[in-house]
Amino acid sequence: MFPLIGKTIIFDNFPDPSDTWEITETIGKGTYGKVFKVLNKKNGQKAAVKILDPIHDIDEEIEAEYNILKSLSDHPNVVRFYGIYFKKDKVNGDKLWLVLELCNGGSVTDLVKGFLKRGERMSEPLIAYILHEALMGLQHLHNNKTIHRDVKGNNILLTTEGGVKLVDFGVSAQLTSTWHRRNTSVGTPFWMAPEVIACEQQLDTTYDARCDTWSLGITAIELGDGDPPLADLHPMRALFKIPRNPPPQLRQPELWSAEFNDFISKCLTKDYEKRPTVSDLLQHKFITQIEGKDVMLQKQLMEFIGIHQCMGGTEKARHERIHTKKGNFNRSLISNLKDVDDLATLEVLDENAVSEQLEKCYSRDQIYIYVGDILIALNPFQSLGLYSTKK
Ligand code: 4QG
Repeated sequence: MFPLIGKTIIFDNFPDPSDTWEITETIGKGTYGKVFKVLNKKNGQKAAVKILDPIHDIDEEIEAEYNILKSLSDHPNVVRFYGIYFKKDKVNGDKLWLVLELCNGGSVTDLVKGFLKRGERMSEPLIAYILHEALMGLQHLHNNKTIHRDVKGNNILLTTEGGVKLVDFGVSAQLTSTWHRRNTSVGTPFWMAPEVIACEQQLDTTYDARCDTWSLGITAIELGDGDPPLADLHPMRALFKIPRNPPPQLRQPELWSAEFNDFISKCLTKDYEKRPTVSDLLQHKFITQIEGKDVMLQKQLMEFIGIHQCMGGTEKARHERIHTKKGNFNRSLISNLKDVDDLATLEVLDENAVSEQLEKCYSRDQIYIYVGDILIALNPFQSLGLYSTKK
């Protein structure tokens, strides 16, 4: 009741977008949720609009995104915020419009995929330039007590001027009012830090801004290899593996410089208390190599963006973000696993695969499952109406 009343009052005060902005095309075919290209009817300015649904989207995510854009978007490496609007719509439901800077160069994920498609790699100085700019944006967030929590190539966008911008603060945490959300596990599985994943299963763990350092390390691997480590696994299995595996590396470390390998290994320190902060990383040799070359690299980046745009986009793999509260293991991911009624028939047969299947059976109240000839019975801790006391 109360949130609805509150929202109606607040949102009603925002102007209607239709007087100013007109949608011209869809951006990224759903990669970023509902994001469109818009045109300012009054002055011809182009922008992007992210459309939020105040009824169906998560309240805290709308609030986080709006607050962060409002207070922190005045930085060269954060997407610029142009305004918030409220569009009344009786048929499809009222919507919030966040009008943002248009990043016409696409994401750095698209850029690296374009390189690999042509049988080329991105040069290390170019990777260092992109990572330097992303680090500057993250440092600005961290200095202002904000953790991004969903750092990945798809959330690092490029402008046609060779600018590098962080986007998507829907799951970011700010020390003001919502800091308690550090007790929740959010992010996109392949990029998530081990301590963030652990937060979902153990009640006594927490994390700090250095989870963004880990995700940036995974993004560094993505810029080299085109994909994050474990990308061929089901996201649920990746969540099991990340805390158990040694820190990941580039697919072929010998193809890259000692500095790049060292930068990645520093980012991917499993114990976050020993992991560097983004300010520490700005002093790393791999990043400082660009000093004095930034204007040249920015120009180079602009050229590559132009080339890739002419070649046309690549098909986009959507990696879904997850959001779970402590002790509430993500059901939607589990239900995406293939069902088996005999564990011996699993395509991959290891401890993780078996425990994932058992968890899934348990979650749908299926208490019996075979392993070959052996029947396993899970204790459902409740009556499932399978048996009665009658003879
Ligand atoms: C945004 C423009 C790709 C996305 C969020 C702003 C998510 C773009 C964009 O996306 N500009 C992306 C063009 C944005 C392309 C802003 C392209 C905020 N040409 O592929 Cl959360």
